[in-house]
Amino acid sequence: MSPGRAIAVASALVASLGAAACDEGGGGDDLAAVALAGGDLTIFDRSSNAFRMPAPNLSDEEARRHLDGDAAFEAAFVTAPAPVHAGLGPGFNHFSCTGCHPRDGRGMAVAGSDTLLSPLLVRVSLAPGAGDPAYPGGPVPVPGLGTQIQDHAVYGQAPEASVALTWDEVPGEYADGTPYTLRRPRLDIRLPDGSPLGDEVLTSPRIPSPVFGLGLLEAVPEAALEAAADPDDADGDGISGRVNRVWNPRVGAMTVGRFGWKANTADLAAQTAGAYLNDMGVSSQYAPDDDGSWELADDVVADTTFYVQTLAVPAPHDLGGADVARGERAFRQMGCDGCHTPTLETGPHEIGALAGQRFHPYTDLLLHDMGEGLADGRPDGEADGREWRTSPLWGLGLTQTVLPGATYLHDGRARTVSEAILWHGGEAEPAREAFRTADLRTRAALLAFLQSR
Ligand code: HEC
Ligand code: HEC
Ligand SMILES: [Ca+2]
Ligand SMILES: [Ca+2]
Ligand SMILES: [Ca+2]
Repeated sequence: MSPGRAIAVASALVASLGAAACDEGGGGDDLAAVALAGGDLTIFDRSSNAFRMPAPNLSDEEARRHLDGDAAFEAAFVTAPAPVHAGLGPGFNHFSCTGCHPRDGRGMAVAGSDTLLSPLLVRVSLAPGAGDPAYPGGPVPVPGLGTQIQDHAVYGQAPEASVALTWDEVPGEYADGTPYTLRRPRLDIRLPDGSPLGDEVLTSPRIPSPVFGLGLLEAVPEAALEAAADPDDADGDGISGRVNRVWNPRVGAMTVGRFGWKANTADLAAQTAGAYLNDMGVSSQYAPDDDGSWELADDVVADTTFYVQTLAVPAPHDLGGADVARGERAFRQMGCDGCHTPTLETGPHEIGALAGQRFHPYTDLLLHDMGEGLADGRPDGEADGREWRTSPLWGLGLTQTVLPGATYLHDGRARTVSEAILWHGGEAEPAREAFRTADLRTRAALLAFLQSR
């Protein structure tokens, strides 16, 4: 859809709902405002391409730059020397960004040196104190493996390790007696000589996250995140979100973390440069090779960063549906919005299209203790082994439209949205219990609400 057309559709939608696009009244958001899930970056597309659309409010020049970034995101890298896209490896997890983020959505909970099917990756480290951290509070690298296992290698090189993934079943029951089965991942990691990874190595499997709408999340002022945090639960509601603090290579200082499943990366430039280096083996200025040299020109990293900063957000659908309205009430009554904050606002940003937007991601970008069930036991920045960043819920209902077979939560263990909710524990245990003990009709309404986003 062209930008002009998207705006026309937006205005028509807003007009048909008979309300103003911006709810300045301070009260609850009306339907038309919620429909603009990404503010001026909203598009009206519920197809399998819904996550890969440019923001409709870019200038012509910005739209061209977005296209350059799109090409870079899709480029398949090869072993150097090569005329284009050289520098893959020696170790890598995939040869392109899009290989792990298909159609700019999430990847799959699959592993194995023989698969390139948008695989999960495994972060590793030693317990803090057992070695020298790469930066204050950062994960302690494992000798020979670093902080991530590259289980693929270019021709003639051996991968660092092999990763096999199997599932253990975990039975449970809704309060009304309906049984369900959850599954928990079991990793079998082998070094090249066939020996298992030592017990001292902490591991954290993570599926590739969706990448649309992230410019908006980046443009939320740090002060707003700090203000929403309640580390000691001063208001006594049982929820104690905290910000993560991580090393920001471009700034050369610790800043608030907001990307990655543990908010373990500072900004999209750092995430992109880190992905080129760690996921693809392609070094660049802010993520160089060990000897300080690098392979990729800075403008390519900048264009790829710009691309993930300027992807649009799909509007929700069926907003007027009775079940959706009932489900939204249940979402609040169960306390889901204690972490999945419906509305955030951006401050200033160097990309004008991102500045001053009111949008609806359903996340506070904060870390929460999610209990033993979801714990990876591996600290990352200031996040401890039980903490995860609240996942945005925008686009949730399109997850399996964009990638059939895609699953939920940081390691993709949840095959359905219900399973994702049933894994919630720790600070989210009361919310999970509210869901588990609700009657079938209320559960169905909640799921209808989530699928409408
Ligand atoms: C091997 C698979 C893989 C490849 C290749 C890959 N990613 Fe990722 N990506 C991931 C995983 C896994 C995460 C979650 C990381 C974490 O939690 O630590 C992620 C997270 C991200 C995020 C943060 C999303 C969020 O909501 O926090 C962005 C942005 C991103 N990747 C962009 C890129 C770009 C740009 C490239 C290419 C330069 C790329 N990725 C290549 C697997 C991959
Ligand atoms: C205490 C904070 C908190 C509360 C309360 C909470 N969540 Fe979450 N939610 C999270 C965090 C953190 C994650 C990421 C966990 C992970 O990936 O391991 C998450 C993940 C999810 C996911 C999976 C998203 C994805 O992209 O894979 C869904 C769906 C979800 N929550 C729905 C709900 C619903 C519905 C409720 C209310 C019944 C709820 N949550 C209550 C913090 C919370
Ligand atoms: Ca390389
Ligand atoms: Ca490694
Ligand atoms: Ca609190």
